[in-house]
Amino acid sequence: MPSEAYDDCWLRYEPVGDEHHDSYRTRCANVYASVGSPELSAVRDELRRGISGLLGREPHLWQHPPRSAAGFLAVGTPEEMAMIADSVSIDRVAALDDGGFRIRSVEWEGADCVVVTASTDRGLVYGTFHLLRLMTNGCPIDDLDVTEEPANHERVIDHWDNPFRRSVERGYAGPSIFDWERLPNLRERYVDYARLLASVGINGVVFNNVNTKIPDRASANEFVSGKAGWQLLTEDGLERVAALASVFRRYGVRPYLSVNYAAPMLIDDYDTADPLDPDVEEWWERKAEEVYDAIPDFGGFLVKADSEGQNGPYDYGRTHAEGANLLARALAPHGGRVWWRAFVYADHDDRAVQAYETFEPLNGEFHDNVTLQVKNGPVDFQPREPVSTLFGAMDETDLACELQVTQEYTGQGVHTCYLVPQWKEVLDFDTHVGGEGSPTKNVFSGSEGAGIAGVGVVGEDPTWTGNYLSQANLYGFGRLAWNPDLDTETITDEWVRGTFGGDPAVVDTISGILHDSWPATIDYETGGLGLIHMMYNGEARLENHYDPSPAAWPGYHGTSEDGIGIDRTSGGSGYVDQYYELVAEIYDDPETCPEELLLFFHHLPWEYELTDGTTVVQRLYDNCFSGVEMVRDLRERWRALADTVDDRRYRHVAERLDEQVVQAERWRDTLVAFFYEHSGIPDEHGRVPLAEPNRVVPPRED
Ligand code: GCW
Repeated sequence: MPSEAYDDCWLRYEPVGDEHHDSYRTRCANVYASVGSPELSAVRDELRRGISGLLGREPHLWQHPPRSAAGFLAVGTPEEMAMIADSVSIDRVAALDDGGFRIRSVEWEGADCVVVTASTDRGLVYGTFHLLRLMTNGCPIDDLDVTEEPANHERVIDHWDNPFRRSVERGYAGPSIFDWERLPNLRERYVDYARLLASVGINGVVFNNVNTKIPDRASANEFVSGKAGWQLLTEDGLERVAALASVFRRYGVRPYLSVNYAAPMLIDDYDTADPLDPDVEEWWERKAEEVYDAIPDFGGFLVKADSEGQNGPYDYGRTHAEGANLLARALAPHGGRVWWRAFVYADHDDRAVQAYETFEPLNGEFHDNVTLQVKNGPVDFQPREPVSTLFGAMDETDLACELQVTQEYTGQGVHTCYLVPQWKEVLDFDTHVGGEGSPTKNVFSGSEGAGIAGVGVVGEDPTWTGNYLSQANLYGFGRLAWNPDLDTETITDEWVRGTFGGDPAVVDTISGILHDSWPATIDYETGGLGLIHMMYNGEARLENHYDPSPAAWPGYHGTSEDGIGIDRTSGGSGYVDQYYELVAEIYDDPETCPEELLLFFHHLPWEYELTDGTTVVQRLYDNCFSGVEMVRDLRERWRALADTVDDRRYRHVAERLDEQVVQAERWRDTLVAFFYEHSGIPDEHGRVPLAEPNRVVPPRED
């Protein structure tokens, strides 16, 4: 029984309360569902599982309308099921985007029914999960009239899993769930993972790490010699990928692979991978054919090129557009797409300016089936960054926004840090591209090749994500990718109810904990004024991005005797000028720059006065202290659930919150001592120890 080995997450399907039991039973205890495609078998399985859990009894499954029943649930397309064609407007259904669905409560020949319909089988999967979510959340279903379409065409999870090795780069939930040694043998866990993804609308999965080759640095997540990521492109590798794809296909999730740019050399001993070399071109064409022969619904390639030791077109003096277009040409006849990452930086004084300088001049040069995948901020998934300038600069290029679901810089598998509010901030940010009211989310929604990618978070751990509460980030990522207009409260409420049940005290408490967790993390990890990279980032072996160590990389936060922050104004690194004028003006002036990003854009004296008269250094102290207070408070709030949440999950989260308090204190103490040492200005409230060495704090050994 899988649920004993690992958690069901938000798909627990606990029995519903009395309030809706009768109406749910009337309309859903009998199910008339279409058969045929792999997706439809997944629909039937899910209904069996979901309705059994919610109603305490297996539903009857029919292949024709059950005329004896007082009501039933019908799932299928209007073409296949006359009863559905009778109950909904066929044209409206036909007009739905791929993945879109309609759910209606109808009366049909005297029976009280619910109809779930769509124009594609994938839409039926989403519609089914949506109906089950409504019931899980205790919503009435007697009067449903729901039409949903995904706002973003592509909604992909990128695994940074190292095949064969089974380690996960920046993964904090144990080994990779993908057991490539044993594939093509399948595991039940793949099915359950596909269910989790489909239940929140994710439609693509990249199975392997963007680092496909051993980088020079032997990091904690090193690669081993022998089989590596690029070997999935061999005949043997593709057989394994095809097996995995067969599971995900049932849930409407398309498979993708990260590829190494030098694959012709690594796999077939070519002496070049130059994108303008005809032999290389032919190699990729052949490879694409092999891939599509094995996996007809293959989504495409994800590429990290010329970044952190990975091969790329720069090796041959070619541009990123030339590089990406080579692969795009090979994939185009098969309907595949290249996802080309914009995470490229070298030795520039200010790393923030680089992605724009590299890619903006190439706007319009990428083929139609290339998507440029841009991290949300200009540096690297920090607790808070401004939104990347590329979102306002690439109007002739399909863009995807890359968010990090795994908590590399936000407490990893230990800290509770709910990232949906961070992502909302990114998605709602006004780029001013088309004048005022042009939020980032509009840049990559709507267009066929655009979308949202999230760096994966799951591993072999029974919790999937390393911390029960971080499951909320995976859930929230999918829901936002489907509909970036959903508010945080709605997403949180859905997740808590599905995961912990509907007891109002539990829902309120856990929602509140999640809500306050990101601001707390920002405060104790950065001081809350837009500083970044205060964590340990030293020699590769210890590059853990977890422990506090502001002294390790002063270049990232610009600390000096006279002040703190990086000057990215027009007079400084000029990063600010990459934004649209109106945005640039706001950030350029410390008086108008939002306080939470102030030191990202400005190097200011320690005693620079903020709007309320507090000095910069004092605000940094205050925020570090209040961040810790907040974490203590989160822990108290969780403790109040000791008798209501089951023991296993209660203790697991309680232990992590205990550890988070210890770590937050450590962060606070390290940061305030550092600020004090450089500013020489004591905390007004006397909380900061007066003499602390300026030290690099080594990571803990355990
Ligand atoms: O955030 C950094 C990580 C690397 C990662 C890289 C990237 C996959 O520290 O581990 O490599 O970004 O996004 O490529």
